[in-house]
Amino acid sequence: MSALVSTIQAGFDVEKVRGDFPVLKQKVHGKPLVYLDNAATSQKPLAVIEAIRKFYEVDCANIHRGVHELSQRSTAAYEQTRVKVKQFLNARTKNELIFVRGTTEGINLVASSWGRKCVKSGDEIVVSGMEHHSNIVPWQILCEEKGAKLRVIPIDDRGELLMEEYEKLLGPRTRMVAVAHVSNALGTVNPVREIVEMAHKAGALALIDGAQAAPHMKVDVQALDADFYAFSGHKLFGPTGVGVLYGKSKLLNAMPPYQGGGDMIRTVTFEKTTYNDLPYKFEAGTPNIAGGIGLGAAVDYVNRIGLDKIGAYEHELLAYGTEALSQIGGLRLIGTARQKAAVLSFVMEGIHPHDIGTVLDRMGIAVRTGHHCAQPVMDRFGVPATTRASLAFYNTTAEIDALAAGLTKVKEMFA
Ligand code: C6P
Repeated sequence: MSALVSTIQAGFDVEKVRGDFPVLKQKVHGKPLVYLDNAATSQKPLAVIEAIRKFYEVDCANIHRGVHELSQRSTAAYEQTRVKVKQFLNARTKNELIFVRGTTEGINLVASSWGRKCVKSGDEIVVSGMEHHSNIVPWQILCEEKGAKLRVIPIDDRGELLMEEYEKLLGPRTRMVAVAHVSNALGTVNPVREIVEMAHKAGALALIDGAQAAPHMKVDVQALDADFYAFSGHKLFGPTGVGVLYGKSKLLNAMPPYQGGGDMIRTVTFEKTTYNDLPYKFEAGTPNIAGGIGLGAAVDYVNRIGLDKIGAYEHELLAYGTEALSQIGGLRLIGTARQKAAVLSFVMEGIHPHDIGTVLDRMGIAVRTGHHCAQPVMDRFGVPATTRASLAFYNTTAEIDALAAGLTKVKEMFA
């Protein structure tokens, strides 16, 4: 198979950017690493690694607790990230941003705190057929506890939501609509503005799982009018173990605490405890301080390149990759939505995805194989698993050529 001719121009210097990511410089099994597993976790630029290192080398102290210099510095650096995330998401105030472990914990926080207070027997929660398990299971647990019902928006053969079916699901019992901004298994970019508006018209709230959107496109929570929006730091070129839950302050203020412990209280006696103001009411215990500081550096890094430029370049890469993969006979793309982010999920006739992933790995190419924590999506498309190449702004057309050549070889091996 001959490589396509690339005419892709990035609005930034891709080679220079690649130089910021030490991990990309290595060889794997004697071949240059081609890292195409960015939806699972993305790589970290030096700026993030150095921010974490500086915290541990120079500033290390607990936050919000000490009057001493190190604690003051650490607190300032950690809280500075909240200000950066406020701008990043265009939240109204920094108090609407709760630091959590990641998207999973953000959704669990809402299902647990808001859900326990506001959901009653017979109520309904709407999710979509393309959700990650993180945006299914917490709602299922809640529904089981409360005697509520989980309803599912179906998807079509391209991997797009059937919006007319969604409309039919909405009714007076709907309390929450929880949908992914971008599907990790299909790459579909959902019409979340419209989804939120329709939820609100039905008198329901809307939570958007932004895990796969925040690293690839500009998110404006005010323009979306989402009630809650969650993302993970580690997919945004930041550290693992830290993420953000955005919530409208009116809602957060009315919600009971998620966990009890240090920092989330104002006063404690054995008779009664009063809680801290937002956002601290939801941040019990010593948080991932280094992670929070690293996340701030990641937000700065992404802002320096610009999400508009990142999105435009990745769009071109996706088109290039789609074309390259569609030239391979017997390869079927799973997820061909008209609005798609940089995910290429596919199956190959007669070859198990794990075999594809293992052979590609020997060529230095990292992809993910499996159900991608989205088993209902696999069921919908009648496949047990897919192979998924997920792109980031540091990927190149040469890497996509390497993937296509690798897959051609896989096909020959299993012929
Ligand atoms: N998807 C993937 O390979 P956490 O693990 O909390 O950072 O993110 C969970 C999550 C929630 N929603 C979506 C849409 C996601 O894609 C993910 C994480 C990874 O696709 C790991 S399973």
